[in-house]
Amino acid sequence: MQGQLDMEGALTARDRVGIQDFVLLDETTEAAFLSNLKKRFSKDLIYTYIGTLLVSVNPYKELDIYNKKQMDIYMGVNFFELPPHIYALADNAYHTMLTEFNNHFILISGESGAGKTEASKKILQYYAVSCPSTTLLNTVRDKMLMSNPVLEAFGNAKTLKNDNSSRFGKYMDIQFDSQGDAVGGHILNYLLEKSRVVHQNHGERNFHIFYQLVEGGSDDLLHQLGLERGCQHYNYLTQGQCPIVPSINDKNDWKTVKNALQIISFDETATNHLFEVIASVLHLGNVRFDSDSKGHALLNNNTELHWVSNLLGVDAHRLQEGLTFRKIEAKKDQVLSPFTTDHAIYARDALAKAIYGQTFTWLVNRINESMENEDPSRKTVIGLLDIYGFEVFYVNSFEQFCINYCNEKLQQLFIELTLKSEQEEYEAEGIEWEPVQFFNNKIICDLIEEKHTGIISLLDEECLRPGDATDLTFLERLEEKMGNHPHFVTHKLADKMTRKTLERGDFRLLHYAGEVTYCVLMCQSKNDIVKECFSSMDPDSRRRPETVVTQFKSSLQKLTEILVAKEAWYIRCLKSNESKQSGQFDEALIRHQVKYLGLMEHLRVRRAGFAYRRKYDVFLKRYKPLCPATWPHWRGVAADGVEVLVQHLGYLPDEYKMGRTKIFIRHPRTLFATEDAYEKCKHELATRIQAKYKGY
Ligand code: AOV
Ligand code: MG
Repeated sequence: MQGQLDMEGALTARDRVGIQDFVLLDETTEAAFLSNLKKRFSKDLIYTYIGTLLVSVNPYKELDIYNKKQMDIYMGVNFFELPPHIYALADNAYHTMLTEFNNHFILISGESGAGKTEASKKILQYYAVSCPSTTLLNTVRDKMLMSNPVLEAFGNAKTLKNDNSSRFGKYMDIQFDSQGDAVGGHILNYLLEKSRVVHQNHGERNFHIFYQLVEGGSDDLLHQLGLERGCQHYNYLTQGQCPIVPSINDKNDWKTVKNALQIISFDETATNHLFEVIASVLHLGNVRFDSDSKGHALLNNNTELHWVSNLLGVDAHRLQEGLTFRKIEAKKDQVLSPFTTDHAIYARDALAKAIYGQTFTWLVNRINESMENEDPSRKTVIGLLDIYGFEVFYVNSFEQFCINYCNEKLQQLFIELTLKSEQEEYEAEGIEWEPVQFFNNKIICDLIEEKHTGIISLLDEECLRPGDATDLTFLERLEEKMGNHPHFVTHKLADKMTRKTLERGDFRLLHYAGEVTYCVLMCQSKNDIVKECFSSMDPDSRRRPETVVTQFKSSLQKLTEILVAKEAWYIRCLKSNESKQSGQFDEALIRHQVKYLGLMEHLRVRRAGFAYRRKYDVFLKRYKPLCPATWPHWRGVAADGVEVLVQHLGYLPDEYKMGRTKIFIRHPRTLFATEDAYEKCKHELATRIQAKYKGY
């Protein structure tokens, strides 16, 4: 009956606001999917479900749906009783965590500018504002909330795709105690795009914090740091030629960041230290070199260098030496060999990147300390994953390679957890099943990361090979090994396969989300490759050092392990248009995303499949009070008890299937109705017991 009412409600609403859950669409065609999405988008309804997966379309405008009132509406209410909302998903994960006492994670995916970071902020706000609280714990919540503006200032930047693009990957655990209080947080960060510190493409900016400082910092502070007001004075801030961005107010953001730093317990010393480092990077960028008659680099002017040395507390002479000479260890002696100006510039930039990168890591550590859970006894977590989205630029280099590789891995995880294992489970449980075909991007992940034969392994080998390895020899090796791979194209094969020409130094990967041409000059020259790649070279170690990309690969492997141990929730963010305009629904762009994100396949599996499943004994243990035949004990096999129980509850034959070890329930609403009945029954039982003992 309940189900019928829901259906009718959805049917009458259909013409007005489209279907709230794609599972209820009449037909599972792409056209029907898009038309529903478009209808809802035109009414500012940006959220739609596919079962418990949330699809979100970036509205590019503020909607009045994220406030305390809305949070209260969604708190503790069953998923399908209210219009789709990100709060509903957050709440559902939260309540499942509390009832089942297990760990969860929310995977937020979508391409650059699709709305992942905004989504993760909304979820964090929901947990911070609406979960039960005691005054003591409010400080932890404030710190969690305030970690956002700080990390965004240091880790986000304007790119051509997004004015506030995340240039690092972030996984945040929100820790709850058994009462559901948020008691702590922990952040893992992934590969920051450090090259942005020293170089920005046209139309892009450096990290926000630099602009905030030189625009918003007080006269006193700037004076103390030896800085001029305004970004036009700094080489590192002007290469993209767009210091002013209409959607960004650096002065206001500066105030927010300063305030946030205070809340996350940065005292004056720590704050000063932070700004000194930021200022030193700006000064470094203004260090210039001339060349002498032999072509050796000479410092053009000492002022900037002295500021760097003062701010960082390092010896000016050694700093100068480090920037203009290479130290060569020859037996017991050290020989200084002068740099050319190009080398000196490279050394300067490498130093700036290293300083910034270390500072970012330090910042994350400090934030983690401040959010640390003081009572680590019995806690469960909800992890939020917000990583840089898939991106394609005119020129794509090492960073894009890493970012897009990361997105391949997350797509692979999604496929593994939803499309693949889901279908395998039906088979294993003996549930009748018509397999749904899907594109499995494992082939691309393997191409990139397979041991010995993948692109990363070949890059490692080339980096470590003594002698004459260059970018072009690397490319030749790639051609030799990958030449026939369906997702790999070099200039030799380009015309044949895609009829699009490639430069000699490029290679192209056909990613799950589209093709990307990478400039193979990933790390400039041979020497530079070695320097750039071996960030963690330990001079005392004889072990083969790890390259940045290999480190990244292992950190993604670890992340996958962290995630698969938890129960997953998915938010798939779609970018509505390329021009960041509100009200524009670019159908071709959205169709493309719907396709590569595998949403149609997910829908087909969901529609034919079952939203919930429980082991027979678990199901019976919880719900046995609902049926006289199973209460207080069922003496037979658990599966038979479950059958008796659901018959008693009036489950329709189409609503559930009995597998080998589990019961499968098609719609969540069936389970919700059972859960409601359980709550009611529990309450009645408690009242009866109270009444019984009242007389004693
Ligand atoms: P991303 O995280 O997915 O891109 P963001 O979350 O930064 O994308 O969203 C980009 C911009 O879109 C935001 O700055 C907002 O202006 C707008 N936006 C996104 N979601 C909403 C929403 N729910 N309501 C209103 N505006 C929104 V990247 O980090 O580049 O991969 O790497
Ligand atoms: Mg982001």
